[in-house]
Amino acid sequence: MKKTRKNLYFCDMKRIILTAIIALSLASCSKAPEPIYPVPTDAQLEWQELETYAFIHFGLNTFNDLEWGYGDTPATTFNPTDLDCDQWAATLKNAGMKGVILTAKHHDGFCLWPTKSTDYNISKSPYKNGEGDVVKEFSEACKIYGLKFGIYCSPWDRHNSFYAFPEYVETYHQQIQELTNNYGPLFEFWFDGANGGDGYYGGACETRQIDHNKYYDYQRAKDTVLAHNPTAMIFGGPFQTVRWIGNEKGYSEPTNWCNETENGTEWVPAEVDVSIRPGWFYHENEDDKVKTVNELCDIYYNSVGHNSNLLLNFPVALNGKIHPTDSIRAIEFYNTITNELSNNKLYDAKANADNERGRRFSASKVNDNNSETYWATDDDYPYGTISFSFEKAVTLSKVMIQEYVKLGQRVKSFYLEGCKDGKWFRINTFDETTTVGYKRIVRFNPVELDKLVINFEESRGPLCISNIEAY
Ligand code: FUL
Repeated sequence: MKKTRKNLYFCDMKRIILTAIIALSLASCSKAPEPIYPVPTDAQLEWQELETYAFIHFGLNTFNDLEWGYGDTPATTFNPTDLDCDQWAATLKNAGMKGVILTAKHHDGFCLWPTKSTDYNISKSPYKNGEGDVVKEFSEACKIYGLKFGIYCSPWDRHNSFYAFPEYVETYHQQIQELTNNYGPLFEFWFDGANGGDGYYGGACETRQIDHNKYYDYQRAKDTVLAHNPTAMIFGGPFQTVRWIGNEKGYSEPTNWCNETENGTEWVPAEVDVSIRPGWFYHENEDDKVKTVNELCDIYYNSVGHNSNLLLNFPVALNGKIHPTDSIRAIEFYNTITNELSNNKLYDAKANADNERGRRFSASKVNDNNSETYWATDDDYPYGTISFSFEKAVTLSKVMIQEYVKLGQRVKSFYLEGCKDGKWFRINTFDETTTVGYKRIVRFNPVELDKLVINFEESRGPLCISNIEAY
């Protein structure tokens, strides 16, 4: 080609366009932020996504009006007249529970399955003339209803004469073996923290203490659980993968790091366990003390809304069914929460941010209905402001935020602002606005807005926000 002025002009234009294309694609392909450790395993993430699941407390305590049987109650007292595991599973399913953990053995030592490890089990009860197996019946019902199944098998055993001696440790491991081998897949195995104290212990009737971190051989217990159920979470003990929140009242503190503290080195997300009644086991005199829908909703916002999973307990009554008051209350609770969080006003709002790490990490990723995409800021930008504009004013009373926790938990504090008719104001929330994590929900008095702004003030690194919703 001849070097004419015209040709030179076209060459320049070509170069400019090419450079622009490369620059644009570089911007949209900018590198994802580096992870900030610790980060969750895939199994932990899957577990966090369950959010709400149930506990079932049922056993000899139920028939003897006890919470912590001493270990001397006869196995023959276990006598449900109309045991219906299908009813439990159906109730839990209708209450929005994603799974359930069954107390296969509580501290009194009585086993709800025909274990070979001890005679103190269901086969010595009148239930189905000693042919019953509640763990089997319930795990099968859970499969039918699509509920994940987990097991609680108390390390402390107030019945066993060898408790606190090496012999009992073998018995306990046999129980774990049977439970993890025969009734899975399990999504969680619960090692209760209540350990040692007074008990029947085969008639010795004394107090026995153990060092629970050493005595039970938790390493072996964990290996057994995982050998058969590789994705199961371990609750409690020195090798836990999920942790107790520290109370049984149904809340976690608003500042809640999955790594326990801001600088924690292990990813161990929190679980909030609480009973729908005052007790864990059924007591007739608590029939009028079932938590109200308001109390249950408050528990939800203070657990799931505080970056924790909610483990809500249902005691099974003497007849072998969940009491109608509890079932109805739980279903009303689920319907109320579903309703409160169903009309996301941000789904078609335009999102803008003061900093974006290129197009791939633009603000629009927080409301694209895809949990795998996220808005991220530049490496030197560990904060950021995102705003949502509404075509018509909306009334809001809740905001939900989720971090892309695969890259670690980051946000330390944020606050909300609103704009109506050109006037800006800060939104005073009932819930504190500190950490976010997998999920954070904040509530406030209904407020009318043309614009919503979330200011992330402090973060452990560039922001990675995968989802924001408002109702
Ligand atoms: C506690 C136990 O002592 C209670 O009885 C109940 O099982 C609760 C879930 O855990 O530590």
